[in-house]
Amino acid sequence: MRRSLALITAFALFIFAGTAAAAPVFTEDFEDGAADNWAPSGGDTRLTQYAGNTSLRLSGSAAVVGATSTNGFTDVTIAAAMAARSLEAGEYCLVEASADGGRTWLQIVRVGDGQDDGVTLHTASVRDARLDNAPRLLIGARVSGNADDDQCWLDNVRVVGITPQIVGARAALSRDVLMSGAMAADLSPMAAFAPSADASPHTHFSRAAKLRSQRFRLPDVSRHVQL
Ligand SMILES: [Ca+2]
Ligand SMILES: [Ca+2]
Ligand SMILES: [Ca+2]
Repeated sequence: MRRSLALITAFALFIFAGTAAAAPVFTEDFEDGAADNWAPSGGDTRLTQYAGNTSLRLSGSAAVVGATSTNGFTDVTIAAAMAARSLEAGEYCLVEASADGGRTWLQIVRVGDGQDDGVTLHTASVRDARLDNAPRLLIGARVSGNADDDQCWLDNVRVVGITPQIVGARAALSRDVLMSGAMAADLSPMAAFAPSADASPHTHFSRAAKLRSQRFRLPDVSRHVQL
């Protein structure tokens, strides 16, 4: 039994080692006073402070784009916050993400008329498989308004993902390979799954077989054999 327990424990440890941990991929709160991760276009963008918090303000038809990579990360989630001012019906502030170079965008946060008190940061987050394993994930923020006093404040952008904790030969059969259903280009090394050199048949089997061969009668021995 002790040996079985040891095997179960070892297997549980392997499973645990093969699971994953959430890790930050990208964060931006502008508290360092720099917005150099963000490329501006189309209007005025600048850092502003309110109640001790720094945010990136976009005015008129301004937009910014930042980029990061989620290579090696799955279950990727993007969160961001936006405040807005001077929006009328149909106008909005938007945070979105693209994993295909900007051809398609996934909405992360949208703030519209009625939410535009100029100070409240509205936070939302999106988890989507399209965000996983993206060599270049674009994060965009923009104003869709009608005048220069239409303003949006971007803050608290956070990208998190799960990274597999698989080491050694087992890395060849990563979670992505297993889950994608795609055929691996080459045969995966299976040596890591082979029994160890000192592996031996189960102790109880050996003992029972030995006893049988010596013609001892063991009543109900099968009941005691633990697989
Ligand atoms: Ca901030
Ligand atoms: Ca407006
Ligand atoms: Ca309004």
